[in-house]
Amino acid sequence: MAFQVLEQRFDRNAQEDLLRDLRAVIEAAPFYTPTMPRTGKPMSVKMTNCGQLGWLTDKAQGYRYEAAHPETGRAWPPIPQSLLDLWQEVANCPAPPEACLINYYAPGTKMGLHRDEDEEAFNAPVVSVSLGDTGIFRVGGLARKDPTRTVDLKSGDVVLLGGEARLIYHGIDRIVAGSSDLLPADLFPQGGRINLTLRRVTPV
Ligand code: MD3
Ligand code: FE
Repeated sequence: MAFQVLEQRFDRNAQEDLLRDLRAVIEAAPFYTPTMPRTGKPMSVKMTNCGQLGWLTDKAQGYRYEAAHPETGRAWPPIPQSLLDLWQEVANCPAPPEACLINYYAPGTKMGLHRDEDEEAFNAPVVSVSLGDTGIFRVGGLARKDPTRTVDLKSGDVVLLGGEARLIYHGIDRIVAGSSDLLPADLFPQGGRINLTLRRVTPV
């Protein structure tokens, strides 16, 4: 497996169902502003998680996985069944995902080029779901200096990253404001984009 985009894996109806599940998750585990290790600089992406483990970062302890929300102290809510089903259908992995990171990008937000290397489970893929406004995704190679290209990630698209691709550099250049009307205005008055990433943290 490598880097694979399953375009429109979720149709509009399925995206709305997924947002209903997410609404319950966000009520139990509100978005918070993560901060960079050492500098404490706030990230522009807002984050929350569901699953046994959630990805966190703050000034004091840096990047890591934890079982509880950093502000409420409560355990992360469970991963919705719809996402567990997706993993089972596409991940080709015998064990279920342990973590689901939920990123929210308001228009104007970006995520710099990076690698995901805080998991010990590099033998399991990452499965990502995009909802709302289109994200301009940048994907490179195993070295930071490798050439990069961009891919539009639209609402309902699923990205599979496994094998070699699990450790490639990637980021989000920008969000195309107003490209989708999926996100509900009561929760997301500015629109924007949500990305869900399902992962194993411990080796399979
Ligand atoms: C390529 N998120 O949370 S998802 C992240 O759209 C992250 O929110 C982006 O990068 C987002 O770490 C990209 C697609 C994705 C996820 C994991 C990857 C691409 C990846 C892991 C390895 C290589
Ligand atoms: Fe990443």
